[in-house]
Amino acid sequence: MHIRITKASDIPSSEITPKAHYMSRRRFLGTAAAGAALAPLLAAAPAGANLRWENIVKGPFSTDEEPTPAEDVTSYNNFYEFGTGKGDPIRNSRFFRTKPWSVAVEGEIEKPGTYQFEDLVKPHQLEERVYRLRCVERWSMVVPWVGIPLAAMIKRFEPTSKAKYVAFETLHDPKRMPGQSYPVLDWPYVEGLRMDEAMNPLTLMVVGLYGEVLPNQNGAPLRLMVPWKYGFKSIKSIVAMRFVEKMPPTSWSESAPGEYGFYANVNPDVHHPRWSQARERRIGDFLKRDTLMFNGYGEEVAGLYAGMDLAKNY
Ligand SMILES: Nc1nc2c(c(=O)[nH]1)N[C@H]1C(S)=C(S)[C@@H](COP(=O)(O)O)O[C@H]1N2
Ligand SMILES: [Mo]
Repeated sequence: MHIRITKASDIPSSEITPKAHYMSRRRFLGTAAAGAALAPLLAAAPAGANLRWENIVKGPFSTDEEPTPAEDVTSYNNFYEFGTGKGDPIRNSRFFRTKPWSVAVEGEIEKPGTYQFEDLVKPHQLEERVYRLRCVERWSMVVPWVGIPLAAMIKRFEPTSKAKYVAFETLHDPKRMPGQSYPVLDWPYVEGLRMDEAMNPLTLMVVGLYGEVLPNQNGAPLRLMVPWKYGFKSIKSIVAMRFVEKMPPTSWSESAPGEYGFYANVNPDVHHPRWSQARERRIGDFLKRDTLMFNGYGEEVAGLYAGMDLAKNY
């Protein structure tokens, strides 16, 4: 495993490896390693790989843009718990076991407790939604996610009037997540949403993509998807949700407060201090395209920020 030790604030400065180079390098490595590695690869097929969710209904808000090929969505990832390279998560998460899985739900709610995955995610609630994902590093994808609206999950916990924010936490277990042996971030990875953002009908708790059970590298067994915010808000492999009164800390704003804020709404007019956010490269495209305000979801979410200065609340 190759993990560069870098100051967290330095990491996103590297421009994306052009996809063509990346893919051909990966194919080359794949061919070279295939003979020697075939037997262990077969033995190591992760439990649950390629299992499909049944009877998923099409949910609202889907884009009709062409989805990014599944091969790219599952091999070009950011998941620092499994390494900081885009190709690290697929390799280093192969043995990650996500069964059993439970989520601690705490704070300003009437129904706190430790919920098993199977209790939190009822198959009849599952929807497919094709959403854009836009990373702060200026690449983007279109993904058919499978999940349930976060609002439906939260209602069961009966939040009190003191619940103003939800804080999310990723599993912290360096034995299972080898990237956590390196101090690239202050583990565990944490994220947060304002309550109205969490309850917005666009916000999805994701358990799959392309109809299949979520691959480990994409945040198995459950991860957030907040399509109008930069990708880092969509925290993976969630083990805790805490309902709180005050704005909770978030990993990237703690590690580089001048570069990343709590809101992290996709905004072509508010630049990262070291690069413009006006354009982006859709994985698979050669040319860049204009980035859309709120990643194109303004009709649904602009009202959440009425009257706020988005240059200050970045
Ligand atoms: N726990 C955790 N969640 C995470 C990350 C991470 O490193 N750790 N990376 C984030 C970033 S920067 C992005 S762009 C998206 C990438 O999601 P994908 O790999 O499914 O495309 O996951 C986000 N969620
Ligand atoms: Mo990202």
